[in-house]
Amino acid sequence: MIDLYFWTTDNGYKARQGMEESGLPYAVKTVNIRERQQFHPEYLKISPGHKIPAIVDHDGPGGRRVSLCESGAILRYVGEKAGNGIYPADPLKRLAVDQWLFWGSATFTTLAQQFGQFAVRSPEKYPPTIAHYTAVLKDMLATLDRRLADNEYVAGAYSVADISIYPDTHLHGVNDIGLADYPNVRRWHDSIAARPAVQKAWGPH
Ligand SMILES: N[C@@H](CCC(=O)N[C@@H](CS)C(=O)NCC(=O)O)C(=O)O
Repeated sequence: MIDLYFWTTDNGYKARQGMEESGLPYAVKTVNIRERQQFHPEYLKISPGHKIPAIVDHDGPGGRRVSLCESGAILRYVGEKAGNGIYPADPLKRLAVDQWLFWGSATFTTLAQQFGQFAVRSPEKYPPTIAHYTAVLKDMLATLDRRLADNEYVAGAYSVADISIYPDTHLHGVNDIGLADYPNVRRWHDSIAARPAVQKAWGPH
């Protein structure tokens, strides 16, 4: 059994989608970051940087209990453990998945979160910052659109890389920017949104 430490944010949904797609048994443990539960001393032992998501696998390698934070590391771990192809065993396929998984967690989400902070949530609006992060987000959606023009999913078959990129595409691409200028992203987004595992991951917990 895997415990998933979760809150309803982009990175939280990445891990929950990964768990749902893996088919592995898991239990959701909510960490309400608005109430600063991520700073609880017991939780800091699992996630030293006070971030969600994190997991504890009570049956990790060698039957040992292991904990893991960082959505990218979590997605690789559960994808590998699932063995159902969402993190492929083939080294060449892995290279493509790793490239887009790191793009998703290090580049896309990190910058999309800045857009969310300054263009959506901040009560104070500073137009140059909003213009900057809007241009950055549009540029990343254009990058994704070019990639998806001749690839069904970012790394070929559906994988943890798509799972890493989907939540901010949904939250900020669909809801804030709109996907009219990015038809390949629209097609990709809608096909992922229709997956039963994704609907379950984004549903009540
Ligand atoms: N690079 C990390 C980022 C995780 C992250 O930013 N988590 C946010 C929610 S989306 C969080 O827990 N914030 C609470 C805090 O920083 O105290 C990952 O991919 O998991």
